[in-house]
Amino acid sequence: MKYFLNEEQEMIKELAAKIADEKIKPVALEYDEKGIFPTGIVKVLADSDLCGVYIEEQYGGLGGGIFEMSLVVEELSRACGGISLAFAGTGLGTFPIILFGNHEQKQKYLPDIACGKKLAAFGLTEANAGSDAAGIQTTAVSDGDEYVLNGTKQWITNGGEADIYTVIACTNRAKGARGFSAFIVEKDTPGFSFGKKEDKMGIRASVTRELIFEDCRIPKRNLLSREGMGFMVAMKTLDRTRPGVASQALGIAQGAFEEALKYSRERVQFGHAISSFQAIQHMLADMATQIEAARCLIYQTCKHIDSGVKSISQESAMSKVFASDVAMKVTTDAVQILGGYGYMKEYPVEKMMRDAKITQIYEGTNQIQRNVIALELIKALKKK
Ligand code: COS
Repeated sequence: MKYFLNEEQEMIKELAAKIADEKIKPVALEYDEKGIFPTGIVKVLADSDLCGVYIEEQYGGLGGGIFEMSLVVEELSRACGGISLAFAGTGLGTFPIILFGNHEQKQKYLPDIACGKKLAAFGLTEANAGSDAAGIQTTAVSDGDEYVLNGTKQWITNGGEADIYTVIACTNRAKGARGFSAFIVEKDTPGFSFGKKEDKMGIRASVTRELIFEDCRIPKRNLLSREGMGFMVAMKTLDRTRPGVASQALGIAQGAFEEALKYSRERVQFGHAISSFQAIQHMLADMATQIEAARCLIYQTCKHIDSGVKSISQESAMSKVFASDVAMKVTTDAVQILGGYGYMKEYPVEKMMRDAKITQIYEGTNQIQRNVIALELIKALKKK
């Protein structure tokens, strides 16, 4: 399918694909097994100028948007859905600054992210605040020209590896959704530490840790937007980054499909390549169709977001739900096509199936996405 990417987008996609094939594919299984964080791959991305594709030129980036970020995530995830997260998780941690940071904050933090010197992370989730994002217990108490943070964030992608954290904390519980605020916290701030590295089912080359705040003092200049805007910062960020998760899912699905197609041409049973059997052909046809449908939805959503329109919750949620469900189905079918070999860790599709699962869960479960879509549908009907 032709997607009418502009010259720069074509270049970004090709460059990311080359890095995926040449640098990521050869190490993906080893990094997964040993849980190795891809510091070297981040350096390759940085040397290729890809780390800042979604950051304004003024702050050292290439001046693209969600679309450019998603193209990179898709291609990297085709080779490894875990390794791609060092980049994608940084995007999630950076977008609150891009969307809500003032000039000083952008000038201080974005150039180091754009050149790949520093990674970022987003701290919203807590033990009792997952789908119910407003259940956050971490507090930020104003004290002179500082805020004092106390609490623990859970399952934070890039936790411990990132230098820059955007964190949502409660500043006034009585105010409900208006009682949260967003902050930038630097890694070496006293009172800020990390929990153990989580042992995960998939995306094992990505690091996931707790962020622990114990009387952690941060300057008031690190407040993003205004006090009370933290919930909106989180929601508006997630509206824009969910297509990134969708792209991760799309890349994983594409990677699994390519493995299954290749295998079906090589594997001979009953005297014929299994690709000659209609049962396999129909599975491959469905996989390819679902992948292309996901790609259409994601690309269109990204273009819509980058055009600057405000109400993008619905299509953002749709692309995340659809692509992640496709990834789960396609990777499961890829394992099926490879049969016994597909179930073995020696072949890549077993890992892809494990990696796909998280895309149905994080940045808002698919159940939450369906709630968001349904609410938007009903809201639109009421307006008529
Ligand atoms: N954009 C802007 N504002 C939004 C918004 C959005 N997408 N979604 C909600 N809001 C606003 C509402 O308009 C409301 O504002 P007012 O108080 O001015 O009316 C406020 O935020 C509270 O909204 P709501 O009552 O809908 O909040 P809920 O607590 O019911 O939660 C969901 C809404 C479920 C959508 C939210 O909790 C959510 O997204 N959960 C998933 C979180 C998530 O993705 N977690 C994964 C971890 S992050 S990696």
